[in-house]
Amino acid sequence: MFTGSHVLKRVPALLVLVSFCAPGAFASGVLAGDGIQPGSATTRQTAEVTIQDYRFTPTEFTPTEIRIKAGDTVKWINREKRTSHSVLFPAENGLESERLFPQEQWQRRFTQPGSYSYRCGPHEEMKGLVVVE
Ligand SMILES: [Cu+2]
Repeated sequence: MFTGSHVLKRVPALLVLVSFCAPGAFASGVLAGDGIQPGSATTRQTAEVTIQDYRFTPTEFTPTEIRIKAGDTVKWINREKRTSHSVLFPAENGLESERLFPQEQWQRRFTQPGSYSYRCGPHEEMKGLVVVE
């Protein structure tokens, strides 16, 4: 009997703790997602940028611009026959992908809105821009 009441006393205390923590976790999750509703994780997209003929496509313009939403991922795929490239972000302490050999790919998820210009490490003339909305 004594043991039983002891357990009963502890359970409500646990429930209070959980209900106290849950709203906080919920709120911080919303903040981290830049106002994105919980559950929208399934709507995250992956955009593809093809690397071919010493250019970042999908457009023929330089710098190639791709627009995504915060939380989306950009995937770069090297479609060259024999040339390797990389994806380098000079403004972010030279954050750079591994050297991508033909058919290799690299991806990066962008969580913060902004403009992220990049270029190819070994080929400075290859430029691109990721705009995160
Ligand atoms: Cu290159």
